[in-house]
Amino acid sequence: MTTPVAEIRELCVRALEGGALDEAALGRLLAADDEGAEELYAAAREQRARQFGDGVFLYGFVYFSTYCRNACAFCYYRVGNPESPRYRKTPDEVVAICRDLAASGVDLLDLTMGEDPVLLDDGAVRLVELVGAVVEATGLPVMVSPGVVDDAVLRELRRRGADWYALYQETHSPELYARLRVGQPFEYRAAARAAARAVGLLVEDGLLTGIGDGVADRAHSIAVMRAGDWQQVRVMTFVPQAGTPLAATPPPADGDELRAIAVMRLAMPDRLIPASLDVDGIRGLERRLQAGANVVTSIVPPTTGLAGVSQSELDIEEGHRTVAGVLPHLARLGLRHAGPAAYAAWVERARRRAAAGDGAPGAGDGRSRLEDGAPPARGGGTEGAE
Ligand code: SAM
Ligand code: MD0
Ligand code: SF4
Repeated sequence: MTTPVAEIRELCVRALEGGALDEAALGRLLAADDEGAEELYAAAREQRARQFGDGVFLYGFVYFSTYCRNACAFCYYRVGNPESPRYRKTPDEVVAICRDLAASGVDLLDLTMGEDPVLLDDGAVRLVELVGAVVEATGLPVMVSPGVVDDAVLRELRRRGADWYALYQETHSPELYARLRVGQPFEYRAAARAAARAVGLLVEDGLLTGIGDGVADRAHSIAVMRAGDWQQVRVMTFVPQAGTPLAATPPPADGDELRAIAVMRLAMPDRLIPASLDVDGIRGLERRLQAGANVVTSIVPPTTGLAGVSQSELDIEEGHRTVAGVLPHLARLGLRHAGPAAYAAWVERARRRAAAGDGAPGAGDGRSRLEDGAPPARGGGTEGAE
């Protein structure tokens, strides 16, 4: 059942006035019909503009090992899938790719891998070394997406200069989770995010849609992620993958993802919310930004042999998933690349607030705009910035 447009309008006004949206209200918003969705997206854009002005951040994505010990039902890289491309880049290769990405102007490097036993062995020493080398070589903020790792590894990653830990629950409904992340305890995954925060890492959580979830599941996920107070939150539409149990599922439309982006923006105004190029490539970018996202993720350099996660090849070799490929789309929407200095300042403020137990750089305190000119935390590697 869809929600009448008048009610959507009313809830959007309430959100923009700083009123609370409980889980039921989040569900009503997620159930907007196409007309209501336009109202929802407009409110989300208004909220983004208040928090971030017209600035958007750009994340480089380096999927440096596609080996994985897990068997997530949705994932191309699940263990035992003979169809997925397997590679493990050497640290030197990763550093070289990251230098090039930094020079192209990205604001952050997202170092992502399957749960590769070779890299996770011996206290994940190879992973930690690789992350340290990238931090030193580029000076850019670094996100690590290694799957579940223990507290000692998280502490080492932070010590070597990592800024972010990304780990998506996919759904916060335990029964659905058990069908998706087969054999991976729900609580264990959730605990890893809390442990990451405890050692001083910024944290991203996220949900997957089009995979058996309903409005109530998504509303619940958004409410749980808001309570988690994570600095970045995301949603991505499931992309069916060859060689997996869900290969024959028809690809879901992205309307539920767009609504979820907008509802997250209203529920968590000052958080970073990605528009991923990994779901529908460059052609899906403007829709996601128009729904209220403020970070473009999954920028992948061509000619490096790197894959995407859910779109392993789409738009990569063509060079569309690059900073240069993204900028014209920002311009068409009246947005601009905020740039590495503004991003480093955001990270620094987020870290200070997290240390003070005070969430992300925040709504309504007059210091949340990017333009307030706080110094970047690290200066290196930003020569290619605008
Ligand atoms: N292996 C690590 C992990 O699972 O946390 C990090 C990489 S994993 C590939 C990153 C995310 O990609 C997953 O958490 C999931 O949300 C997303 N993903 C994987 N397969 C997908 C698919 N077929 N469609 C959409 N998103 C997918
Ligand atoms: C993305 N393919 O941003 C990446 C990935 C992992 N931290 C991110 C899912 O879409
Ligand atoms: Fe492995 Fe991550 Fe894919 Fe799950 S989502 S199979 S943990 S790479």
